[in-house]
Amino acid sequence: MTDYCLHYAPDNASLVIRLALNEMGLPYRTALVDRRAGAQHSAAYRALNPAGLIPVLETPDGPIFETAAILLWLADRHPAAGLFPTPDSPQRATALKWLFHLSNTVHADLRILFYPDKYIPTEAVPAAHIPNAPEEAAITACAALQDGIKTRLMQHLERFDQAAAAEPSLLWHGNSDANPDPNPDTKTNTADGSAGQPTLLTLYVACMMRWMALYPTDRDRSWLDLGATPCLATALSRLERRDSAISAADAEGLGPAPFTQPCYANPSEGSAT
Ligand SMILES: N[C@@H](CCC(=O)N[C@@H](CS)C(=O)NCC(=O)O)C(=O)O
Repeated sequence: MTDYCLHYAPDNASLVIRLALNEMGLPYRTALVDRRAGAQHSAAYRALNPAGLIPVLETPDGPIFETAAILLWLADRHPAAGLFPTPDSPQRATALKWLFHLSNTVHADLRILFYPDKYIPTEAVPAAHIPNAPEEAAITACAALQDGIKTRLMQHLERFDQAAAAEPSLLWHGNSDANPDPNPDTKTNTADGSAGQPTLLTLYVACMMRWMALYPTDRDRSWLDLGATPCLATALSRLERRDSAISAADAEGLGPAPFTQPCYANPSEGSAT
Protein backbone atom coordinates (compact mmCIF):
# COMPACT_ATOMS: atom_id res chain seq x y z
CA MET A 1 0.00 0.00 0.00
CA THR A 2 1.49 3.35 -1.00
CA ASP A 3 0.59 6.81 0.27
CA TYR A 4 0.26 8.35 -3.16
CA CYS A 5 -1.86 7.81 -6.24
CA LEU A 6 -1.05 9.86 -9.32
CA HIS A 7 -3.95 10.49 -11.68
CA TYR A 8 -2.20 10.79 -14.99
CA ALA A 9 -2.43 10.72 -18.75
CA PRO A 10 0.69 9.96 -20.80
CA ASP A 11 2.80 13.03 -21.55
CA ASN A 12 0.41 15.32 -19.66
CA ALA A 13 1.33 17.65 -16.80
CA SER A 14 1.24 14.56 -14.59
CA LEU A 15 4.63 13.73 -16.15
CA VAL A 16 6.19 16.47 -14.01
CA ILE A 17 4.83 14.82 -10.88
CA ARG A 18 5.90 11.35 -12.00
CA LEU A 19 9.44 12.65 -12.49
CA ALA A 20 9.40 14.24 -9.03
CA LEU A 21 8.11 11.08 -7.35
CA ASN A 22 10.75 9.04 -9.19
CA GLU A 23 13.54 11.46 -8.27
CA MET A 24 12.42 11.40 -4.64
CA GLY A 25 12.37 7.61 -4.69
CA LEU A 26 8.78 7.52 -3.43
CA PRO A 27 6.46 4.60 -4.12
CA TYR A 28 3.16 5.50 -5.78
CA ARG A 29 0.26 4.04 -7.66
CA THR A 30 -1.08 5.46 -10.88
CA ALA A 31 -4.64 5.84 -12.14
CA LEU A 32 -5.02 6.48 -15.87
CA VAL A 33 -7.27 9.36 -16.87
CA ASP A 34 -8.69 8.34 -20.23
CA ARG A 35 -8.40 11.56 -22.23
CA ARG A 36 -9.91 10.03 -25.38
CA ALA A 37 -13.08 9.48 -23.37
CA GLY A 38 -12.80 12.92 -21.74
CA ALA A 39 -12.53 11.27 -18.33
CA GLN A 40 -11.01 14.45 -16.85
CA HIS A 41 -14.47 15.98 -17.15
CA SER A 42 -16.29 13.15 -15.39
CA ALA A 43 -18.03 13.77 -12.09
CA ALA A 44 -15.72 11.28 -10.40
CA TYR A 45 -12.60 13.14 -11.59
CA ARG A 46 -14.03 16.57 -10.87
CA ALA A 47 -14.58 15.42 -7.30
CA LEU A 48 -10.77 15.26 -7.14
CA ASN A 49 -10.11 18.38 -9.24
CA PRO A 50 -13.10 20.62 -9.88
CA ALA A 51 -11.17 22.28 -12.73
CA GLY A 52 -11.11 18.95 -14.61
CA LEU A 53 -7.37 19.14 -15.30
CA ILE A 54 -4.59 16.59 -15.06
CA PRO A 55 -2.76 15.92 -12.72
CA VAL A 56 -4.16 15.08 -9.33
CA LEU A 57 -2.09 13.47 -6.61
CA GLU A 58 -4.05 11.67 -3.93
CA THR A 59 -2.26 11.96 -0.61
CA PRO A 60 -3.03 11.17 3.03
CA ASP A 61 -3.96 14.88 3.29
CA GLY A 62 -6.47 14.56 0.44
CA PRO A 63 -6.29 15.08 -3.32
CA ILE A 64 -4.02 17.88 -4.52
CA PHE A 65 -4.33 19.52 -7.92
CA GLU A 66 -2.17 22.15 -9.65
CA THR A 67 1.26 20.93 -10.69
CA ALA A 68 3.23 23.49 -8.69
CA ALA A 69 1.16 22.94 -5.56
CA ILE A 70 1.80 19.21 -5.75
CA LEU A 71 5.52 19.77 -6.31
CA LEU A 72 5.85 22.14 -3.37
CA TRP A 73 3.81 19.90 -1.10
CA LEU A 74 5.98 16.89 -1.98
CA ALA A 75 9.18 18.87 -1.49
CA ASP A 76 8.10 20.09 1.93
CA ARG A 77 6.86 16.64 2.95
CA HIS A 78 10.10 14.98 1.79
CA PRO A 79 12.86 17.55 2.41
CA ALA A 80 15.59 14.92 2.54
CA ALA A 81 15.10 14.32 -1.17
CA GLY A 82 16.69 17.73 -1.70
CA LEU A 83 14.78 18.74 -4.81
CA PHE A 84 13.77 22.17 -3.53
CA PRO A 85 15.22 24.49 -0.88
CA THR A 86 13.66 24.05 2.56
CA PRO A 87 11.80 27.00 4.19
CA ASP A 88 14.88 28.01 6.21
CA SER A 89 17.23 27.90 3.20
CA PRO A 90 18.54 31.20 1.83
CA GLN A 91 17.87 29.77 -1.65
CA ARG A 92 14.17 29.27 -0.97
CA ALA A 93 13.02 32.75 -2.02
CA THR A 94 14.63 32.57 -5.45
CA ALA A 95 13.42 29.03 -6.07
CA LEU A 96 9.89 29.95 -5.01
CA LYS A 97 9.59 32.91 -7.31
CA TRP A 98 10.69 30.85 -10.30
CA LEU A 99 8.39 27.99 -9.38
CA PHE A 100 5.45 30.38 -9.32
CA HIS A 101 6.62 32.01 -12.54
CA LEU A 102 6.83 28.65 -14.29
CA SER A 103 3.36 27.79 -13.05
CA ASN A 104 1.35 30.97 -13.34
CA THR A 105 3.07 32.49 -16.39
CA VAL A 106 4.89 29.89 -18.51
CA HIS A 107 2.46 27.02 -17.99
CA ALA A 108 -0.52 29.36 -18.22
CA ASP A 109 0.77 30.76 -21.53
CA LEU A 110 1.37 27.24 -22.76
CA ARG A 111 -2.26 26.40 -22.18
CA ILE A 112 -3.22 29.35 -24.39
CA LEU A 113 -0.94 28.02 -27.14
CA PHE A 114 -2.49 24.56 -26.88
CA TYR A 115 -6.10 25.48 -26.32
CA PRO A 116 -6.66 28.92 -27.95
CA ASP A 117 -10.28 28.07 -28.63
CA LYS A 118 -10.90 27.98 -24.89
CA TYR A 119 -9.80 31.62 -24.75
CA ILE A 120 -11.48 32.90 -27.94
CA PRO A 121 -15.03 31.60 -28.08
CA THR A 122 -16.57 32.15 -31.49
CA GLU A 123 -19.13 34.63 -30.23
CA ALA A 124 -16.34 36.93 -28.91
CA VAL A 125 -14.75 37.39 -32.34
CA PRO A 126 -15.76 40.69 -34.00
CA ALA A 127 -16.72 39.13 -37.34
CA ALA A 128 -18.89 36.55 -35.66
CA HIS A 129 -22.07 38.36 -36.62
CA ILE A 130 -21.37 37.85 -40.35
CA PRO A 131 -23.14 34.74 -41.65
CA ASN A 132 -20.72 31.84 -42.26
CA ALA A 133 -17.78 33.93 -41.07
CA PRO A 134 -17.62 33.15 -37.36
CA GLU A 135 -15.65 29.96 -37.67
CA GLU A 136 -13.06 31.44 -40.02
CA ALA A 137 -12.74 34.58 -37.89
CA ALA A 138 -12.24 32.50 -34.77
CA ILE A 139 -9.54 30.42 -36.48
CA THR A 140 -7.74 33.60 -37.59
CA ALA A 141 -7.99 35.06 -34.11
CA CYS A 142 -6.69 31.84 -32.52
CA ALA A 143 -3.71 31.79 -34.91
CA ALA A 144 -2.87 35.42 -34.05
CA LEU A 145 -3.09 34.65 -30.36
CA GLN A 146 -0.82 31.63 -30.78
CA ASP A 147 1.76 33.69 -32.67
CA GLY A 148 1.89 36.21 -29.84
CA ILE A 149 2.15 33.51 -27.23
CA LYS A 150 5.10 31.83 -28.99
CA THR A 151 7.11 35.03 -28.72
CA ARG A 152 6.25 35.32 -25.04
CA LEU A 153 7.18 31.70 -24.34
CA MET A 154 10.61 32.06 -25.91
CA GLN A 155 11.16 35.21 -23.86
CA HIS A 156 10.16 33.37 -20.69
CA LEU A 157 12.63 30.59 -21.42
CA GLU A 158 15.47 32.99 -22.20
CA ARG A 159 14.79 34.92 -19.01
CA PHE A 160 14.82 31.75 -16.92
CA ASP A 161 17.96 30.58 -18.68
CA GLN A 162 19.71 33.84 -17.79
CA ALA A 163 18.66 33.43 -14.16
CA ALA A 164 20.03 29.89 -14.16
CA ALA A 165 23.32 31.07 -15.67
CA ALA A 166 23.69 33.45 -12.72
CA GLU A 167 22.44 30.88 -10.19
CA PRO A 168 23.04 27.32 -11.45
CA SER A 169 21.49 25.76 -8.34
CA LEU A 170 18.11 26.81 -9.71
CA LEU A 171 18.39 23.89 -12.11
CA TRP A 172 20.81 21.49 -10.54
CA HIS A 173 22.03 20.68 -7.03
CA GLY A 174 25.47 19.39 -6.23
CA ASN A 175 27.10 20.79 -9.34
CA SER A 176 29.77 23.34 -8.63
CA ASP A 177 30.05 24.54 -12.23
CA ALA A 178 29.01 28.16 -12.48
CA ASN A 179 28.14 27.82 -16.14
CA PRO A 180 26.60 25.20 -18.39
CA ASP A 181 28.81 22.20 -18.83
CA PRO A 182 29.84 22.09 -22.50
CA ASN A 183 30.37 18.37 -22.21
CA PRO A 184 27.95 16.86 -19.69
CA ASP A 185 29.22 13.39 -20.58
CA THR A 186 32.32 14.11 -18.53
CA LYS A 187 30.17 14.22 -15.39
CA THR A 188 30.01 10.60 -14.49
CA ASN A 189 30.19 10.47 -10.73
CA THR A 190 26.70 9.07 -10.37
CA ALA A 191 25.28 5.83 -11.71
CA ASP A 192 23.17 7.58 -14.33
CA GLY A 193 26.03 9.61 -15.68
CA SER A 194 25.21 13.08 -14.34
CA ALA A 195 26.57 14.81 -11.28
CA GLY A 196 24.22 16.09 -8.61
CA GLN A 197 20.48 16.19 -8.92
CA PRO A 198 17.90 18.18 -10.88
CA THR A 199 15.61 20.55 -9.01
CA LEU A 200 11.83 20.62 -9.27
CA LEU A 201 12.22 23.63 -11.55
CA THR A 202 14.21 21.51 -14.00
CA LEU A 203 11.57 18.79 -14.04
CA TYR A 204 8.83 21.32 -14.66
CA VAL A 205 10.56 23.35 -17.37
CA ALA A 206 11.86 20.21 -19.14
CA CYS A 207 8.34 18.88 -19.58
CA MET A 208 7.03 22.22 -20.80
CA MET A 209 9.85 22.53 -23.34
CA ARG A 210 9.09 19.01 -24.53
CA TRP A 211 5.44 19.95 -25.12
CA MET A 212 6.44 23.18 -26.87
CA ALA A 213 8.49 21.09 -29.30
CA LEU A 214 5.56 18.75 -30.03
CA TYR A 215 2.31 20.70 -29.79
CA PRO A 216 0.08 21.91 -31.25
CA THR A 217 0.70 19.43 -34.03
CA ASP A 218 -0.89 21.63 -36.69
CA ARG A 219 1.21 24.74 -35.98
CA ASP A 220 4.80 25.75 -36.64
CA ARG A 221 7.03 24.68 -33.75
CA SER A 222 10.42 25.65 -35.17
CA TRP A 223 10.42 28.77 -32.96
CA LEU A 224 11.64 26.72 -29.99
CA ASP A 225 15.41 27.12 -30.09
CA LEU A 226 17.35 25.10 -27.51
CA GLY A 227 20.51 26.89 -28.64
CA ALA A 228 19.11 30.13 -27.22
CA THR A 229 18.84 28.60 -23.76
CA PRO A 230 22.16 26.77 -23.15
CA CYS A 231 21.69 26.25 -19.39
CA LEU A 232 18.28 24.70 -19.95
CA ALA A 233 19.59 22.61 -22.83
CA THR A 234 22.32 21.17 -20.61
CA ALA A 235 19.87 20.42 -17.82
CA LEU A 236 17.49 18.66 -20.23
CA SER A 237 20.31 16.55 -21.57
CA ARG A 238 21.39 15.54 -18.09
CA LEU A 239 17.87 14.89 -16.92
CA GLU A 240 16.94 12.47 -19.66
CA ARG A 241 19.87 10.21 -18.76
CA ARG A 242 18.75 9.80 -15.16
CA ASP A 243 16.99 6.69 -13.92
CA SER A 244 13.99 8.79 -12.89
CA ALA A 245 13.47 10.07 -16.42
CA ILE A 246 14.23 6.75 -18.11
CA SER A 247 11.61 5.09 -15.92
CA ALA A 248 9.05 7.83 -16.64
CA ALA A 249 9.78 7.63 -20.37
CA ASP A 250 9.29 3.85 -20.29
CA ALA A 251 6.02 4.16 -18.38
CA GLU A 252 4.60 6.76 -20.76
CA GLY A 253 6.21 5.73 -24.07
CA LEU A 254 8.24 8.89 -24.53
CA GLY A 255 11.22 7.50 -26.44
CA PRO A 256 14.97 7.55 -25.72
CA ALA A 257 15.60 11.32 -25.65
CA PRO A 258 12.31 12.76 -24.38
CA PHE A 259 13.64 16.26 -23.70
CA THR A 260 16.36 16.97 -26.24
CA GLN A 261 14.82 15.07 -29.16
CA PRO A 262 11.18 14.66 -28.27
CA CYS A 263 8.94 12.37 -30.26
CA TYR A 264 5.23 11.80 -29.81
CA ALA A 265 4.27 9.52 -26.95
CA ASN A 266 3.51 5.93 -27.81
CA PRO A 267 2.18 4.70 -24.48
CA SER A 268 1.09 1.16 -23.71
CA GLU A 269 -2.14 2.55 -22.25
CA GLY A 270 -4.03 5.80 -22.58
CA SER A 271 -3.35 8.74 -24.84
CA ALA A 272 -1.68 12.13 -24.56
CA THR A 273 -4.59 14.08 -26.04
N1 LIG B 1 -2.64 24.69 -14.08
C1 LIG B 1 -2.79 23.27 -14.25
C2 LIG B 1 -2.74 22.95 -15.73
C3 LIG B 1 -2.81 21.46 -16.00
C4 LIG B 1 -3.15 21.16 -17.45
O1 LIG B 1 -3.12 22.04 -18.32
N2 LIG B 1 -3.42 19.90 -17.71
C5 LIG B 1 -3.78 19.50 -19.06
C6 LIG B 1 -2.97 18.30 -19.51
S1 LIG B 1 -1.27 18.71 -19.69
C7 LIG B 1 -5.22 19.04 -19.09
O2 LIG B 1 -5.73 18.53 -18.11
N3 LIG B 1 -5.87 19.23 -20.25
C8 LIG B 1 -7.19 18.74 -20.45
C9 LIG B 1 -8.19 19.83 -20.66
O3 LIG B 1 -7.83 21.03 -20.67
O4 LIG B 1 -9.37 19.47 -20.79
C10 LIG B 1 -1.71 22.53 -13.49
O5 LIG B 1 -0.62 23.08 -13.35
O6 LIG B 1 -1.95 21.43 -13.00
